[in-house]
Amino acid sequence: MNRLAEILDEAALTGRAVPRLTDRAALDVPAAYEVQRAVIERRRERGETLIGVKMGFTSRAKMVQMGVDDVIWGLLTDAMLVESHLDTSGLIHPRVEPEIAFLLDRPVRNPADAAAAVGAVAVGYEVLDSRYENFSFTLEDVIADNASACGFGLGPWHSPRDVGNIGLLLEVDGRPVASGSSAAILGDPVRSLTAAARLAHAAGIELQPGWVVLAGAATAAVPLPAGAHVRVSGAGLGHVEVTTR
Ligand code: OOG
Repeated sequence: MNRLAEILDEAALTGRAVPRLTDRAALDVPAAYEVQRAVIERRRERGETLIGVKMGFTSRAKMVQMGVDDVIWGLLTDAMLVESHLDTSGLIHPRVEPEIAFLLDRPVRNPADAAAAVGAVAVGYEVLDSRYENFSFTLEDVIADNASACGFGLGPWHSPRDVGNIGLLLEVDGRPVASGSSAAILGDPVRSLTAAARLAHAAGIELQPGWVVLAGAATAAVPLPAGAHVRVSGAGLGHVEVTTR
């Protein structure tokens, strides 16, 4: 597991894509999550701290785009939080997608309590950068690769509210490039939060107060070029912007 984690970690650090792990190793889903944990362990050894989790493939649009059909999760560290600028020069082939984010204000000990633990909601975006050549992978590969997590940004936090049908718009350089409803996220992003709590529980990880849960994209992801201005807005939730170089 450690050797496989090292391959993915090195790919992220050097910005050089690697062949799929499943081309060289037999990985099932539990083993793939072990690799993911080892990837995160390497980041923690470099001083990064866990600040949340992300869900993947929670919408049809993403399942179809990437050719996989199961909900997965990945872990978010403080180093992934993007402020107003993102340097893409060290990245492989970044993509961006709009997201709904939850902020937890108490620990989630039981998946049934997840919705009640939400302290705030926001619109956000996720930057994906698969460490695999051609952004192509099996379910096990993408799990091992921490669900392609690379970075994320958040709009202003709002008091908890129904986010079951929020219009989401992603603009690049003033042009709308993706739009959808948060209803595309498992029918309601709160289901994604509950799924995150279930996966966390099964993995022996407790979702912590102050952690962010990204519920997954409502649209397909779009390429994120250098020198771009990206704006993601959510009806009633304001917007978040990032400039890349
Ligand atoms: C994997 C991550 C998928 C989502 O929102 O569905 C994901 C990928 O597409 O590279 O984060």
